[in-house]
Amino acid sequence: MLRTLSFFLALLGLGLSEKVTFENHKVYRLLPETQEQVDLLHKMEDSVGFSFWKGPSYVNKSVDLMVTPSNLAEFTELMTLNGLKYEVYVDNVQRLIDTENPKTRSSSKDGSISLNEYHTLDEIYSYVEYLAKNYKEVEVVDAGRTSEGRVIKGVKISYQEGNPGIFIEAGIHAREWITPATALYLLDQLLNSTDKNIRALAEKHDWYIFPSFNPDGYVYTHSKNRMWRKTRSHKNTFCAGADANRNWDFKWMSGGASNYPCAETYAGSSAFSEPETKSMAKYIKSVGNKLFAYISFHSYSQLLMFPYGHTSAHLDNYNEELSIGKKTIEALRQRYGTKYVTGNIAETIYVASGSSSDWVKANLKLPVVFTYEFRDTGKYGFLLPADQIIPNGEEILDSLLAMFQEASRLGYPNSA
Ligand code: 0X9
Ligand code: ZN
Repeated sequence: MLRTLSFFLALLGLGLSEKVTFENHKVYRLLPETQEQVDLLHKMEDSVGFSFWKGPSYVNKSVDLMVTPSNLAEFTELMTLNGLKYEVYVDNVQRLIDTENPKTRSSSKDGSISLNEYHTLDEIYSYVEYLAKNYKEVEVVDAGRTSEGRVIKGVKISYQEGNPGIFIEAGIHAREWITPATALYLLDQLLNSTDKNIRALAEKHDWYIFPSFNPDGYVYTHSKNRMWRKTRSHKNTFCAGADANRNWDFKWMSGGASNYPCAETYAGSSAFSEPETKSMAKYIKSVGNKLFAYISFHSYSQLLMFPYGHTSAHLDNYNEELSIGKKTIEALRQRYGTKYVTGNIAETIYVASGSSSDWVKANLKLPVVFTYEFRDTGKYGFLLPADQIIPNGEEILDSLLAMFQEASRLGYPNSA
């Protein structure tokens, strides 16, 4: 009896340690042309078997939806019945997963890292420690704890203490692997580039760079489910985790967020229910008076957005943010022709409340707050091949140079 039980448990354990496969999962691009169709897509957000890569927003704005093989029939029936147009964008998600990060790894003993591949959290954290050991301008910051007990590690770069501060957040959504990779690219450039404009940008600011705001989720995308977005908290609900970009205590649950624990945009049981957001908010506040800019990295869609997400009203310094945004995407486009769109969050992507950038804007009143959605526009989506890490990094750095040049022209930060 006991043996049967342990055999069963072993089997179960085996099952639990296996990776989720996305064989023959497809991603469709849909175009809702009526409000009824948008409403139907919103209803689908709360059902298992459909996972949105890009959620519904407005009539005539496209939506990307991943469908499991077992839900394919239901999907096509729903679309036909409701007259929704769709086309296949990704034919087999697993194939993209298998090819996004070719294993060319040369493991390094000292912690230095290759910038043209995606890394595990352990590798990222060793690199951060390596930087602190090798550069006197670098300090490692332990800024918070996750629900599984991991440290949220950041890097502070300061060539001269008291420089105006720029905060960069990556990886709040676990599956957006290009964002931590780009944060590492930036760290490397800020410390090692010999380009005079990059040197000036690096040395005139204090940098707070966090490659992973959601380490539990990121580890989970490596070990178990490549498409995981949320945190990994367990709160007696059937589904784990909450969307860490819907959990901040500003206009929490006022649009574009779900109170259904299994939804991708689950806002959590209350504002700051997640230890990640709660501790990062505390840390950001503690350095708040040193900052004038806050930038969050997401993917995908090629957008550059600024607050707010809960309303499309043009609040705070809308005109200045827009002017900075335009200069930024213009510079971004120069190198490889990559086209971005800029505007406030609610008008550019969709209504979304409880995000980090809105909380920062409202509480710290920083003049320069932006959210990037990196490459691409849907061919690979979250599974951007590793050979695009450096090109993406280059154009983002080009764009940041322009961002802070235009900010400075507008008199930000005031003291500089
Ligand atoms: O929905 C999100 O949180 C972001 N898009 S993503 O596809 N990366 O999930 C958009 C965030 C922009 N919204 C706010 N900062 N409010
Ligand atoms: Zn995101």
